[in-house]
Amino acid sequence: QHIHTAGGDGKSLYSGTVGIDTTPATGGFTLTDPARGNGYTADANNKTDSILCQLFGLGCPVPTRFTDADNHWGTGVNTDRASAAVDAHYGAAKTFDYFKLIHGRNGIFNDGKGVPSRVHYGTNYVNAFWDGKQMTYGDGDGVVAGPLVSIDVAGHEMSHGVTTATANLTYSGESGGLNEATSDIFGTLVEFSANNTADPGDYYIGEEILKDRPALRYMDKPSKDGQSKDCWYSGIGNIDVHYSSGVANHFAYLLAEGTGPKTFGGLPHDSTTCNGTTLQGIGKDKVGKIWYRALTTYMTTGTTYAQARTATLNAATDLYGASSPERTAVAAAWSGVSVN
Ligand code: ASN
Ligand code: ZN
Ligand code: CA
Repeated sequence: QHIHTAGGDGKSLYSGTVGIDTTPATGGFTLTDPARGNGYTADANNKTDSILCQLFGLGCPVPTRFTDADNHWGTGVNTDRASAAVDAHYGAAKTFDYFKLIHGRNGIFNDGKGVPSRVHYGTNYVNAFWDGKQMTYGDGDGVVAGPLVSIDVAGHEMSHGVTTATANLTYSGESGGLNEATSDIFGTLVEFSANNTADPGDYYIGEEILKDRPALRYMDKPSKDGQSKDCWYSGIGNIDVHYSSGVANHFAYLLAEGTGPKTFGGLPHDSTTCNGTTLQGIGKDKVGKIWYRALTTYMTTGTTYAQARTATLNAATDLYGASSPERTAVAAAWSGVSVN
């Protein structure tokens, strides 16, 4: 009989009770994942990074490690500090697994190493971010948003690390929109890949977190957020990257699912093209393969929307052939978002 000392479980905030990998430590166990390059999750203790810390790494607060006596973590409510940590630890693990199992990428930097995550950053902090080395999650303000530790946000933020390590899309202009969309696309694919009944995949971003609206962003029709764009236009590079991303999010949704009404995770979706065409999807798995190959093989720092079209067409040719229905579908989906 094997004794799985590292196999714990936890009551998360958004994903129900989940299995998590931990490490034996003084006092029981700690949130270090030996199955994924020893990535760990720690408590930021509501501190924030000073400007000196942000710019030069000087005087940064040191997060404290979590310990648990019996390896059953959290209570599923945020009054207990370990519950948000369960979500973050689970999100980091599922993101690691997605890139490894689907794309053969061994960690964000493809070096086999896990990354640190810290939860409870600041006070009423309504954001989460990747700073190049680690993940950070705020608790939200409790009015607009709860803790920003959902799996799609975890996947979004850590995918910024993958983008930086590969195409390194500049975070402004059209390349910035493509950078943001890359994170929404992979964040969503991570959410689907986890196959979690409490938080199923849905092409919405942050639906578990937002309290005053259904979600932060919507890939089926990005303009549902009131600011993102569904269709490319000359000058889209001048808007916030979280809104210019809408064009590529819309492309990815149309390529995966096509036009027409659908339901994912109990949430309504209805996508239409900018040119009036009706499209059939090729499925989200192929979209992930095409986007990852385009990102890692053809996109560079200054890639524009027109160049992203070419990059994904090249990727589809590599993966499925020059005369494949997949390549034809990529062309039609870009035309459907006015990238011709
Ligand atoms: N949550 C934001 C994002 O990932 C923060 C940032 O890094 N821009 O887009
Ligand atoms: Zn982002
Ligand atoms: Ca989602």
